[in-house]
Formats: sequence, structure tokens, C-alpha cells
Amino acid sequence: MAITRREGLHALAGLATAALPGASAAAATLADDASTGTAPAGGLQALAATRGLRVGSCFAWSRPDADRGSFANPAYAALLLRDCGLLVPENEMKWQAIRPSATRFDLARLDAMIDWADEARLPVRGHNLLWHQPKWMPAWEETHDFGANPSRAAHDLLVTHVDTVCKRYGARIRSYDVVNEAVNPADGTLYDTALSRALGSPQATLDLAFHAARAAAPHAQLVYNDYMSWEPGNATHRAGVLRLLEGFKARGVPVDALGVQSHLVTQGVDARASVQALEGEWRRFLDAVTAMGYGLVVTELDVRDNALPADIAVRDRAVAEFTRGYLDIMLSYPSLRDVLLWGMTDRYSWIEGFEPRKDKLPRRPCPYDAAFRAKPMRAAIAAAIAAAPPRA
Ligand code: 9MR
Repeated sequence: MAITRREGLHALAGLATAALPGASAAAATLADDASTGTAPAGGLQALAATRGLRVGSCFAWSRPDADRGSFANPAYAALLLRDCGLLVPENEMKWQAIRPSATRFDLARLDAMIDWADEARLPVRGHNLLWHQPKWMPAWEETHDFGANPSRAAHDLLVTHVDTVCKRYGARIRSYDVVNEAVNPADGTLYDTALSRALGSPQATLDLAFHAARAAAPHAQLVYNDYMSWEPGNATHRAGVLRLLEGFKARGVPVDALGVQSHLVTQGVDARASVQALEGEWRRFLDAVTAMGYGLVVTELDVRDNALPADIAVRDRAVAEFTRGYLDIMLSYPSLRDVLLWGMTDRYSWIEGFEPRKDKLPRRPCPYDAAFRAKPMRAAIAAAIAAAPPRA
């Protein structure tokens, strides 16, 4: 029987993880469905496939065997190969990573990641073509000299960026976060950057990014991605995103879907009660988005275990129940087909550095713990998928 490439990668991941606690067990349970060459039985993606869904995660680049959430870390790769049907580079497609100057691109790391995903037969989403905030543009951009015809220079700078990425990867990338986090959550207005000032307005800049992406990647799903969420304090952000989406429709801008990042924050031990309290307003938002004809993608799911006691069992249960309630709602929208996690294991999650717990205990935001053991959150994701209405 022929060994698929994915099986080969599994075998490599298994061998190399044997020395790592927890990971060896994960790798040992990998069993490709050799008859179809599809995702391994028992993995989240195998389950998702039975519902016409895909599950995925972000991943990183690193040197071989670095202790990172990278394809080159066999322990992490084993999780990706076991559970994922879709991947997204966490940082390596951002302007800060690939655009060291106005005239240069550095795509070596991104190339390596996409090559690895291809070998594993795992599709990749693009994140992102424009993170439209001064803070997240490369430093040179904010002081860039746009010359005598700034709007032409800004147009070329942006279109060159979109063209370079989209044309390099072609049909290998079928979904892009074209624009990321352009709405200021404080007041719902659009951020300005040096680029948008040169181009004339933020609106013109975002529109151009989408038009350029449609032209350069006509096969791809084009997504506006943001973190407006369902917890209290997000109403202004949600309203701003709705206004932006309405404007895209009115102007005929080619945007296919809203990327709902889904960086969730638990509200207390009784997660079911939290879900009940949040569901109504959240559905009103999602209904408004889908009524305009936009699809939905869960692009960056993880959970900040706030308002929960130190006890790990209590925390993990509340996180799992909150995740389950959230995914049940999201999966009730038929256009939602892809659910991506912002990392498979607590070990590499960005949350720890962003907002540590007040009691200084390590955060537990992902489906696997820091020793690569499956947590109740993983079971909750599986249960939500199993209960999802099947897609065609
Ligand atoms: O997880 C990412 C972290 O490693 C980076 O330092 C940070 C800045 O580039 O971006 C994080 O990912 C963000 C994503 O790109 C957009 N949505 C919010 C994510 C978490 O901050």
C-alpha cells in the first residue's frame, strides 16, 4: 500500500516527538485513514469532514526543533496533522514580517510554511494582506516619503503588496484576510495610517485592498477580519464593523465574508448562563451580517479564562462550556464552514504575553495544555462539530 505524504509526515512527527512528554502519546494515536488518504481517524478534522466543515489552527515558522508553535517542532506538527484540515500563518504573512522596505519582500519563511502545508495536503488561509493600523504596519511605512504624487505612490505600494503575495501563492491560497482590524473599537471609526493619508482616506484604502485582491486572486474567498466579540463592551466595535460592511456592499467592494476572530473571554463559572445572557445580542449582530449576504469564518478562536477561580478543573470546564455554547451558535449559520483556532496548545498561546491572569497562574486558552494533553475544550469543539447541521 502506498504511503501518503501526510502519513510520512506523521511518521516523522511520531519519531521525533517520542522524547517529549505528552506529545509521544498524541503522536502514537495518529492513524491515517489509508483507504482515502484523508485526515486521521479520531482527529477533529476527520469529524469535521463528516459535517462538511473544516477545523484548523494558526502555526508558525521556526528553526528545526525549536520550542515553538511551528511546523518544524515535531510535537506541534503532530497536533496539526492530527486535528487540522486548514492552517493559517500566525505572523509570517504580515507586512512587518515580509515587507522590510517599500521595495523589498522577504518571503522565505512564508514559503517554507506553505511548502510544508502542501506536503501535508493541508490548505492554507492568508493572514493578512493589510492590518490597517499604524501600530501594525512596518515602522518605515509611517515615515515613508510618498513623493510628489502621494495617492499614486500609495496606490502602487498597496497594489504591489497584494499582487506580490497573491500571485506568488496563486491557487495554493483560497481564502485571505484581505483587511484586518481596520475599525477602532473605541468609537467605531476607521484607523488612518500614512498609507491611507496618502491615498486620500481609510475607506479608499480598504476598498483598494479588496479590489486588488479580487484581481490578483479571483479564485479566493476575500474576508474582512476583526475581533468584535459578544462580551459586554463590544457594542461600539460591532456597530463600526456593521457600518463598514454596509459601506462595502453599497460601493460594490468585493468582500465575501466576515472573519469573526473569536478571542473569547469567559464571564464566570456558570458558562451556560453566560452563553444565554450573550446569545441574543450576538445573534442580532450575526443576523445583520449574514442578511447583507456575507459569509462567516471563525478565524482565531481561543478563550481567556477570566472571572474563574484557580482550580484547573473548574476553569477548564467553564472554558469548554463557553466554547461549546459559542460554537453551537456559530455553526447554526449555514455559511460558516471553517473554524480556526489561534493555536493548538496553551504552551505557545499569545494570550499569556497579552493579558496574564491576575493570580499569575498560567492561562489555559487552547484545546491542548502546555504538555500537549487534550483538554475539555477539545472535547467541546468535537461535540459542537458532531452536533452541527451537515453542510452540502
Ligand atoms: O498571535 C499573534 C502574536 O504572536 C503577534 O505578536 C501579534 C502581532 O503581530 O499578532 C497576534 O495575532 C493577532 C492576529 O494577527 C490578529 N488578531 C489578533 C491576534 C492576537 O493578537
